[in-house]
Amino acid sequence: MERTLVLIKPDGVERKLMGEIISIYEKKGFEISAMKLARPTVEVAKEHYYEHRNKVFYNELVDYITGGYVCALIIEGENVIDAVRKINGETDPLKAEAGSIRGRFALSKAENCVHSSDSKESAEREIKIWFPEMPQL
Ligand code: FUP
Repeated sequence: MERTLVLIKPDGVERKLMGEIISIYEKKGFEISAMKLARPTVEVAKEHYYEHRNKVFYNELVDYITGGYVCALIIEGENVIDAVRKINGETDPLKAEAGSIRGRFALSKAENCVHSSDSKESAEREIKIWFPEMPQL
């Protein structure tokens, strides 16, 4: 079964959107197989955003994600990686479809409520970062 890593980011948690966002994935029929609330350390944040380390927004991104609690989820189901990215919508909330999570709730490219893995390789890498206690596939 395919699995993905989702983060409800600090803006989503602070705005009390956690329940509503989780409910969207559940109602689509996906299985939530692990969930935790955590205040990410700088190490975890840097590891998570490693591929963006040379971007101009990298430091801001690390500051933002370590600035509050995030809700990390492992979600399972058929084609869950692509399906959840579609449900989340594009990075830029102005481009995100109006019915997507980002289209509905996101405030900016940086504070865009959710993250989800973009490939099987990223999913496994990210699950290891956020759920080191979980068995690897
Ligand atoms: P996504 O896969 O949609 O989460 O987005 P990206 O991997 O392209 O970007 C990773 C994170 O960088 C996003 F969550 C938001 C942030 N970002 C910015 O802050 N500014 C930008 O111009 C682009 C991305």
